Amino acid sequence: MTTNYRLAADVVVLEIDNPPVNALSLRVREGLVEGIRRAAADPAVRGIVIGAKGSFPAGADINEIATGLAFAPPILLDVQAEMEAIGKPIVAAITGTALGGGFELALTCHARVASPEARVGLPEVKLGLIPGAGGTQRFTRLAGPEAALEAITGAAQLPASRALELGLLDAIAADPLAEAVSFAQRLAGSGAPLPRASARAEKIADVDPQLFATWRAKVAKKYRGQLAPQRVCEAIEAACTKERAEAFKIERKLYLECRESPQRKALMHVFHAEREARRIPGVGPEVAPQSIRRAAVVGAGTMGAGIAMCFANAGIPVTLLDVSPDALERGMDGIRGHYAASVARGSLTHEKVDWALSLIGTTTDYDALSSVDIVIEAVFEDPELKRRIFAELDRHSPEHAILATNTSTLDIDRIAEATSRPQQVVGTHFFSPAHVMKLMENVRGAKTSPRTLATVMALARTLGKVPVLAGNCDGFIGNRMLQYYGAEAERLLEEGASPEQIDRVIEAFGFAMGPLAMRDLAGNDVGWAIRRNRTLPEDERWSPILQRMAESGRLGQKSGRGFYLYEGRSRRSDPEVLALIEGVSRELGIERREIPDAQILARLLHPLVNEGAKILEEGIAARAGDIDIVYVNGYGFPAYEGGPMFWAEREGLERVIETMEALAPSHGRRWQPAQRLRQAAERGRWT
Ligand code: T1G
Repeated sequence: MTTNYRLAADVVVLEIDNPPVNALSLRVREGLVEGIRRAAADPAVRGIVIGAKGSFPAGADINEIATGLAFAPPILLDVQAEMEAIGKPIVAAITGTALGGGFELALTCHARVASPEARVGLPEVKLGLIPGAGGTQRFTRLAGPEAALEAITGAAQLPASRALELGLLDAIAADPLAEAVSFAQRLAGSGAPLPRASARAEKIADVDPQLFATWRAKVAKKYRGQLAPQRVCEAIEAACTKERAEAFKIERKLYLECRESPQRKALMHVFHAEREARRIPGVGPEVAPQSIRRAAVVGAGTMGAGIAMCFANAGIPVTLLDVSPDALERGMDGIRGHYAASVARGSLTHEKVDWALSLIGTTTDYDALSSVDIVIEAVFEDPELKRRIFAELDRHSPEHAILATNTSTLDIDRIAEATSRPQQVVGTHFFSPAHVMKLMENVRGAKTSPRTLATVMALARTLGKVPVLAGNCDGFIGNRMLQYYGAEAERLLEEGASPEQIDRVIEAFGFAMGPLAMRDLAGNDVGWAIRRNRTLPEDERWSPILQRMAESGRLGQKSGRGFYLYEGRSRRSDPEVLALIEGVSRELGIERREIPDAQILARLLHPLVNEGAKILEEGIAARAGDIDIVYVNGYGFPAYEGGPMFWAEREGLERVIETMEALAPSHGRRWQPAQRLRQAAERGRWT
């Protein structure tokens, strides 16, 4: 389908019809040019309305950008040129979301009418792009540079009310199409020159040049390492400082630079991989998810409270259960504290918080779970306690209810055995803080039914999470890979690296925090306690460093000293730590040496990739892209590098083999290159 042409009195309605999101693919662009020319040539036609079936276009067709078809004429710029040349009023009727090229199309119209619930924006930076069809120019000329900088570098989707305030919309109407037709007729009848966003100048005059330097610094910090947000600042600065035609050319040049960048390819991989990860191989759309109208969470600790907030924020009534009123009160205090912080930041209103809190109930009684559709257990990692809880849940919750565990390491099947409904037992592994982190690692037990899986994958989206399905093994996907990363950081310390060097290398790569700073955040006592309960294969060893840190009171941020010395959250080097590390090297008879940064990066990231290859081999993850989504959304891997598997494939998979072959003799058999990695290296790609 493309663009339908129909008359509404003396106004032509061009209705874009290109499911699922009315992307501006080649056939749509051809249909628009054809429709505009036809309307221009018809003397009975006084104006045009551009609308869409369902939602207004979500932008250029992302698939066409990757294949290059987005550049087959007529490109979007050609459509816009036709719009600005015909001399008859064109009004956009915006429903749903007008994003990217879709909003740029609307901005080229002479006026814009939106429905009250519509949202508009230029989120191209999320794909490693900048608006490439005049968006930075027209948005800035209508709303001013500060609004443009804020919205476009932040990939904001503005509600219609805000867009109207900023001057990006001309009206909001319950029936935007009818209002747009009237608007076009009024413009045609007015005899005045047609309003053009590209001709507006009042908001780009006398702009303080310091604004752009300030924003470039702000964006460099907030979107560290990312190209597109920086280029957005340059394009908006051009709108305010260059002659119009020159500024449009600058935007186009910057867009083409971003389109060719490795970051754009990586971010589009993440976009598609996130959508692919929602699909469960072998479970098609005929398996309808159960509806989740009421939920319960067992355990009012940090994770349980955060999970309860996820349900409340999604409008799903949730009951928080714990063993005592005190435990519940502590949980509710934590929840109220998080909401208060959101209100203070301006990200939530008091009304929204009151509404969410009204959806959270508390109880110490399992009988209160008699009408829930799902229960998520989030108590501490004690297998026997979890089994007792699941037996209680099996007795007290409705027989259709799904019983989920938030465990990050325990065996789902052992937990399921405690119930009479193993087909409805599943892992739903949230990441801390649960009300913030996007990743939801759903873990299938041996008997988990397809319907249960379909339900928790759909639930993730309802909660605003990014779902990935994992098989049932120690650590599932993310934590199973992470153990190599943390352990190798300590081996590098033994061999000569410093905490500062290791964290600097990883943070320069794009992680928010390096592995040693992460240890200090999580608590070295916690790390050591977890490690104490794990057994390694007989040909492997832990470094004694973590134990020494924990036992010498260097617990990390909470004790003011760990791998670093802390004042609040700011960290600085501690020469005593280096002495402790050097002592361990001496004890182990290791000759300390300079380790190049590149080697540190390879030795920390390649083991992730190798374990990821084993996870693919064992079917714990269905796709390499699923593993990328886990690491980007749950472990801070920079999205503009695409995730560990995408990154390694681009760097060359044989380099991972080299690293692992070099480490295996000293680290153990598990460090040998995985078979799946060798196969992929032969092809040069995972699939
Ligand atoms: N092109 C092609 N396919 C798209 C698409 C697009 N722009 N957006 C979404 N899809 C597909 C998506 O892959 C999925 O397909 C299906 O639609 C449903 O998407 C010149 C160059 C609009 C908010 O960045 O943010 O314009 O996986 O699951 O949750 O300056 O899609 O099912 O086969 O996400 O309801 C700029 C990207 C493009 C918007 C809807 N536009 N899309 O969310 O559905 S670059 C964007 C979204 C550009 C110009 C530049 C969301 C959505 P499948 P979905 P949703």
